[in-house]
Amino acid sequence: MNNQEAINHATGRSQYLDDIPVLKNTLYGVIFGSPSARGKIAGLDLSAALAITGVQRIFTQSDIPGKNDIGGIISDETLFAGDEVHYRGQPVALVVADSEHAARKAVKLIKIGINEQEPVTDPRLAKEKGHLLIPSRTFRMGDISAAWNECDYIVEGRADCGAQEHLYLETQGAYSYPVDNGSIRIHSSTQSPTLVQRIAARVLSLPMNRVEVDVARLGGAFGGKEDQATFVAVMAALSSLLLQRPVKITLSRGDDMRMTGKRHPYSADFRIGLTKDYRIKAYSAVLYQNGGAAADLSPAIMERTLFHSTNAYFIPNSEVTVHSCRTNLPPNTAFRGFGAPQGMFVIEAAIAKAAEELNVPARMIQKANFLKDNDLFQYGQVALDVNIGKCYMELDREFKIEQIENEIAEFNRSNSIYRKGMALMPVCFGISFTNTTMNHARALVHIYQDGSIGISTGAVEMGQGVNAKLAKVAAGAFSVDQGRIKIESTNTTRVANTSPTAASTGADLNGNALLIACNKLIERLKGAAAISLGCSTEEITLHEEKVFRNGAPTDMTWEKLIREAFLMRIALTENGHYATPEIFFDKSKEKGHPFAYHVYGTAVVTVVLDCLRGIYRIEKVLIVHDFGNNLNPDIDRGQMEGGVLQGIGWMTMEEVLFDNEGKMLSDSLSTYKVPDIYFAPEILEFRALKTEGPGLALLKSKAIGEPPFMYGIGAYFALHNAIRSFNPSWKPDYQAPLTPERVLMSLYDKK
Ligand code: LUZ
Ligand code: MOS
Repeated sequence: MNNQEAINHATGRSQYLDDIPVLKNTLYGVIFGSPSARGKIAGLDLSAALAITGVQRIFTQSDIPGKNDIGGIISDETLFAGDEVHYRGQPVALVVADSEHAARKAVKLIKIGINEQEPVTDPRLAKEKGHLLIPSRTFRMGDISAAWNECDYIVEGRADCGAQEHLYLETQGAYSYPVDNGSIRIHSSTQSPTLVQRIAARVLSLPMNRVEVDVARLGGAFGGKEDQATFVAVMAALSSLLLQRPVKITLSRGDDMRMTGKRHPYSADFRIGLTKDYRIKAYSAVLYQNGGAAADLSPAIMERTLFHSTNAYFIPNSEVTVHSCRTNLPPNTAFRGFGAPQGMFVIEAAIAKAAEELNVPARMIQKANFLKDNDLFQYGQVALDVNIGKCYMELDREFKIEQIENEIAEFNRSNSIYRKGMALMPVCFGISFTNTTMNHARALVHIYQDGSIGISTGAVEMGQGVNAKLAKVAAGAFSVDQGRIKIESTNTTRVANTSPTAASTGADLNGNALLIACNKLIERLKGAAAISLGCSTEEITLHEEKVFRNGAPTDMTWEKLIREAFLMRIALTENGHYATPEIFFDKSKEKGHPFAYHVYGTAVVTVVLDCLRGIYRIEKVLIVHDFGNNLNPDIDRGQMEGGVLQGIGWMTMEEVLFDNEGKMLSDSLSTYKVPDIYFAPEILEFRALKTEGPGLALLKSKAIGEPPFMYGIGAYFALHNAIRSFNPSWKPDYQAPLTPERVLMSLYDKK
């Protein structure tokens, strides 16, 4: 596999946060989290904990030199609880001790008195009580009230989808130590080094130049480390600054699952209106986003829900509202898809329900409403290079959708206990941070005297393979062997003011910045070669480690060129800055052109259901996906397979459960089940749609991180159809996840 790091990962040589050799005198921090979900703190007794041998200090809000405020978008979140607690597990104190063992022992002895109030965990109830994180937002197009009168059918219903635990292999962690001049260096397992730097500076009352954040790589993130790596990093920074000693914090799996937010559950009411020929004339929905106790990234996630609330369909009249509801759960956060999967689930539920009432396959409605070139998105962007229809046609040509349907119908006629189901899942996903100002990146390139190359960008490697893509881009630009290239850690002193590695934009933004830096260097190197060879710059090209003149190789190798350029005192370092052109968004009108381009694809998912036990297998996932001009097919394949399986997990077996007191019930891997290799689809095949690829993607290679996740939604509706085949009197409730328990109840539900 063309991933330089793969061997080191597989053999355990890659250094993750917990592998960094610790300095002498390192201390270990363990967080004490609130035992109740809502109330006023009446007393905090640290005496027994402080008496444990090895405990150095216990930090609380009163130790903070700057602001007790870690809110990224909105200032509504504390590092340590103030007078109140808002969710179970909310950090109240940090015990720092000579060993993690001692710190854990001490945490258990902290006594807290809380005057408890009744927690709210249901977003609809929160809305009723007026507990909103931010003002609600609505996207509109056309004339919805007039449109209902033109519909032949109107179908209403409710849809609910659940949370999802990120379950990155590496839990949240940070290692911080004091360096010269009152500064600190933080190694953080974060997707957002600059965010950690900015918030640490705020909490510690330091200027940002005194806070250095370094990230070598993450053991998975999936959005869970876009915002929620910060509190751990800032706690390590705070304690290391105040104690002037190195401090390391690594959350245990249980603490990580209990303290950190998840994918947002959503509850929604929808209304969909169709004409006789299955055209969707009107769609309205109200979605209740369960935000948890603080805003975190919920405002941005809400926005992406709105952007994707009509998925890959053109609906001339629509009105979609999202309420971001404050509840007494850990602040829910970014997770692959970032609110889009939830918005898409709701419209797919609406289509499924309409299909059931009209007694046609949902596919007929889906394909009658695919976006076409020059259609308007709900948010005002003109749809260009739309190929959702092409993906569908290619899928049908390759895999014969009707034949699959017929085989399933035949299977279901001839089986009493086993039933199969199929669903089509189209996806349209916009690429760019929805917040326009975040769409920029920088790259710093050093060519060393020996011809080796060091590259720093703002991109964080989290297993998604961005380093391999960057290396390929630079090697291609310079036309040198990839072995010459080293991708450095992501470090705020080398590349500053970075956006998170998120929104599937890591390769696009950082790769384009890298290309800009490389091209500047190449121009200078060509100038040096021209001087050396006594010709004009236009005659020079670089090709496979050699200087070419007028298309013919010279005896000047890459190494010789670099040596000569160095002796000529030419700068061998360059910085590239890239900001996505063309995009904008006007929030006052909720219209604009927020996305550089869209990723399209269509999947067919089939399942086999055991109707005696309610258990199921994912039989086939067949996809036609638009990769554009695919830069690294191996890495994109990994993202495709991982994304699909993660999406299927969200829709089927992964169930995050809290009780009414806000206590997490699924806080371990014995109670929270994720797909494993045995649950993976027996057949997962995908084809690349042949397209040129958009100019604003990195070398026309479309972003891959998030879009495949949403194919997993097909698994829900495939199961749904299998259940309906067994139990025609079932009244579906469009509740996800469809766990085996819920499937079993549905199979024998006789409402
Ligand atoms: N993060 C973010 C994201 O801050 N803005 C986004 O638009 C986004 N989209 C997807 C995933 N993470
Ligand atoms: Mo993300 S959900 O951090 O792209």
